[in-house]
Amino acid sequence: MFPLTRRQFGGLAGAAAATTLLPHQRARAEEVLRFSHIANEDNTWHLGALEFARLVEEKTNGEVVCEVYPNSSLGTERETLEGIPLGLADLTITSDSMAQWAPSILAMSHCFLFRDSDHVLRFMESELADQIKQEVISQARLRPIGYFLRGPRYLTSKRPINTIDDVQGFKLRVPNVPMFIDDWSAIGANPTPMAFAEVFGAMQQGVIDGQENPFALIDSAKFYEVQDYVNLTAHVRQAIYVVIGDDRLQAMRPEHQDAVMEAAAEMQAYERDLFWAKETELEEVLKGHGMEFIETELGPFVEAVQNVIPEKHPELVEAVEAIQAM
Ligand code: CS2
Repeated sequence: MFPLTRRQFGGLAGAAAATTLLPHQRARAEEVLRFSHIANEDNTWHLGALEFARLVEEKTNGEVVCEVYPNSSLGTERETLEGIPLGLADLTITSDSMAQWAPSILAMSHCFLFRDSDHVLRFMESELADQIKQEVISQARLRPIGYFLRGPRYLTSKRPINTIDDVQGFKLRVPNVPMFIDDWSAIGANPTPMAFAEVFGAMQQGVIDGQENPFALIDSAKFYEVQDYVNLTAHVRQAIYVVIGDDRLQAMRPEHQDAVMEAAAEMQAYERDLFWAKETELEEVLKGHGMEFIETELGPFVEAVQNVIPEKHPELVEAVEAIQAM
């Protein structure tokens, strides 16, 4: 479905962008893990991934090492997900993009479902999240080993979005996730799935009118160079998993598996502190880059997505109700 080329996996671009290992590190290593993600070097995801690499090497005395490939340099999110079973990558940062294997993960992506970060965190530690995790492990053969909390997703644009009328027919890039398409279609926009790596260029060329993401990615991907407004929609609140190919993990020596799990837990705590420090300053940072913030009137948006779950995803009614009650 997605032909994997050498360029996408470990080609020149990837090798140049990765935190390449020194020859003595590679020589001593029994295992070289490849950690691929879509954010750039300034993003806390990348700093978390680097910390994981440092910890795993330290905990295994260099027997397990990890190369980190930011910026989709080893492949887009989807290419990486499909490349993991083929041994082309080992770890990545992902969530609802795994819906093709584990459909229940889509519940996490419904607009206006989570009220705030505490609600997201309560869900991430719940039995329901454990069930979703089990589905991911058994169906996608990917094992979530930690997660990063994210800021709310906001719609960015070149003209202000004050009301729902302003978004009718708006060409909106969304991740390739059915819930985003269904919710934004119900709102009246024209959602177009696209890989994250292509979003900047598509906005620059006017192929799309805008995109939606948390402050952190709007900033690190420099979307402020091609977008003028952050519309305060906060329509999706989520966390995102760090996953490792489960077959790869199970094939490792037990003490190496333990080191991976410990390093992941420490990475999660490390990234969380960085995330909060950064998140509190990002609004000012984006304003400093010239973005204007708009208080979009949200009532009609909330109203518009009310029937999406019963009509398009009846299988998720129970999960969504359980999340609302958390
Ligand atoms: C990112 C992804 O591509 C994007 O816009 O924000 O992390 C997105 O959330 C993915 O769907 C996660 O699986």
